[in-house]
Amino acid sequence: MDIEKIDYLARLWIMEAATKIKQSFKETLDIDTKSGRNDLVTNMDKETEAFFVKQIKEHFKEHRLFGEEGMSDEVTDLNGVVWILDPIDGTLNFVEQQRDFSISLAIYQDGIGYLAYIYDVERDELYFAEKGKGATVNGKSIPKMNKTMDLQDALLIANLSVTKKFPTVWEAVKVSRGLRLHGAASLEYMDVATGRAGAYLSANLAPWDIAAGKIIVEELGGIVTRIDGSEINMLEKGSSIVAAPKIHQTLIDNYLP
Ligand code: 2AM
Ligand code: CA
Repeated sequence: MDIEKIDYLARLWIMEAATKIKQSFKETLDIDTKSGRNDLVTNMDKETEAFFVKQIKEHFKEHRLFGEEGMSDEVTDLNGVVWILDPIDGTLNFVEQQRDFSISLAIYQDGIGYLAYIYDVERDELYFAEKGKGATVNGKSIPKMNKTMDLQDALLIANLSVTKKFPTVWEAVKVSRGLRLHGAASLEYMDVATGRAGAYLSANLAPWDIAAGKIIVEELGGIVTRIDGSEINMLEKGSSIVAAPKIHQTLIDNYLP
């Protein structure tokens, strides 16, 4: 694949989509619920995904798009080049707060993640990684993650669904420096990537919530697995734990089933 061309266009499209999302702050959103009253989708989620589908079809005929709103191909394997997109990660925040949401995009080839973009629209921060070349935020290199950071020296990110399913997570929270949560998986991943938090645990995330975050975190030396420590299959929904290496081990060994 032509990484340079993909990278150039991906950045262009993300910025164009973000501009439209910001303009929508002034307009009335069209909001629907999905699996429940707090699982929302807006016209901006759909329009953003439709924009990427159109652009990718036009510029990369062979590539497929695997997106949250299901506007493109039905993806049941990761053969060839697949763009994994969450047009708005943190839709509830987008609707309620107009902050703490992102456009999350990853480009995989034959199941391997090569490029990752997480654009925190309100903070105007573009996190980026290319496999084997490190990670940046707004072009500035992000230092590798701290290999020796312990649970007691770190903030922990977890949501109520994970503490309900795995109550022992509360014990880990008590040992840690405290609990934090944005409500947008991609941005929780970036907190861990940058050392602002030591770990993030979630009971149920979709591939588009974590595809880009996983590439960025792994590029910086962090660990991403299911909560039982197993590898993540990027076609399936499931639990996720992302953490600095020592904290990942501590959580798996002492605080998770
Ligand atoms: P979304 O905003 O794209 O829906 C909130 O804790 C995080 O979990 C967000 O990243 C949100 O993504 C994701 N999320 C919310 N509901 C979900 C669901 N039913 N399945 C998977 N992920 C979900
Ligand atoms: Ca979404």
